[in-house]
Amino acid sequence: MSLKSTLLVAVASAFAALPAFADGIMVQDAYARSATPTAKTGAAFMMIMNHSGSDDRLIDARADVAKRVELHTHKDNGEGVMQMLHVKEGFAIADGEMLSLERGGHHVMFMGLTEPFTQDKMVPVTLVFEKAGEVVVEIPVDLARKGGHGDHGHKHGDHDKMMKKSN
Ligand SMILES: [Cu+2]
Repeated sequence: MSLKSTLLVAVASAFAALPAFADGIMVQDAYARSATPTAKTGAAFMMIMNHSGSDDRLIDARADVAKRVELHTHKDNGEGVMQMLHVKEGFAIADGEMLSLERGGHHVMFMGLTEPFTQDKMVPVTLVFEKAGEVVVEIPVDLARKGGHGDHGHKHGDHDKMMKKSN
């Protein structure tokens, strides 16, 4: 009896800690930022876990806060300069695997912000998966979050700094 209720509480709090959980897709530790509170571009970063039982793929992202939303990655142009690329085919997430969207790597890119990314603003973003379909996440703006990739421009000279982990 008492063991059973303890388990129920444990399960309930575990789910409360998850910002989004739909069709076996879990999104954790999501945050969004722009270079300055008035910047016209921004990006979102998060961990996406696939517990759906089948391989899936993040194929698109949508949000009302920007004119265009794209899945981006960074690629070294061969001269030590990182450039952002629009990845139209998206990012595969095998069953049981985690996809990390992080500074200097894959990210959700917002171009032409229609509202500024002010600190603690909640940004609703729809992630579109090939199989799981649409997963809506509320992503908090965190301008103070540390990461090596501060300006999020389309070219970067400061390669070493950018490749540091974002936590
Ligand atoms: Cu980008």
